[in-house]
Amino acid sequence: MTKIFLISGNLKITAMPGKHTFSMIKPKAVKNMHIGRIINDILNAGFQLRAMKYTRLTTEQAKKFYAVHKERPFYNDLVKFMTSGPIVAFLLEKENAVEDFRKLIGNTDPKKAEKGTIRAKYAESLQENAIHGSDSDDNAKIESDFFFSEMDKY
Ligand code: 3AN
Repeated sequence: MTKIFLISGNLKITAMPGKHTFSMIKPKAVKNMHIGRIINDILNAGFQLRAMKYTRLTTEQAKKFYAVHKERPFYNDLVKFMTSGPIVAFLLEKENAVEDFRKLIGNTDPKKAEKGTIRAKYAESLQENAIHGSDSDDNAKIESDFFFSEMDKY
């Protein structure tokens, strides 16, 4: 998101990284009882919880959340997987949140994820890759608004 700042009377347009990101622990990692360990890793990495929800997506919600992938061959399987059990959704806060969180979770494919990352530690496969993390500030806002109302945010 481009932000406009007034610096010493001059109009300066610059892109500042945002402080928020959205994350979701996926059904298989919930089922495998990794919730506590994953939250611990997130907090130890310096993220603060601003909202948290334990819930289960309907097919309609999962389709909407992953609509960007609807032309991809894995879309239907992904929707099926994401509705197969409960998930835990988070709104997180930290400087440079989106980028730092993507580093913390690691590569989409757990086989390629760097040692020590959440996906390397807790994911089973490319699809069942333990955790979601927003890929931009704009998507962090869209995704957290999808799950949380203003009242849910601390
Ligand atoms: P990331 O979650 O790392 O941003 P995306 O946005 O490319 O990755 O993919 C969204 C989700 O779709 C992934 N987290 C994963 O669950 C699933 N996915 C991505 N690529 C594949 C694939 N080739 N086969 C099966 N599932 C996939």
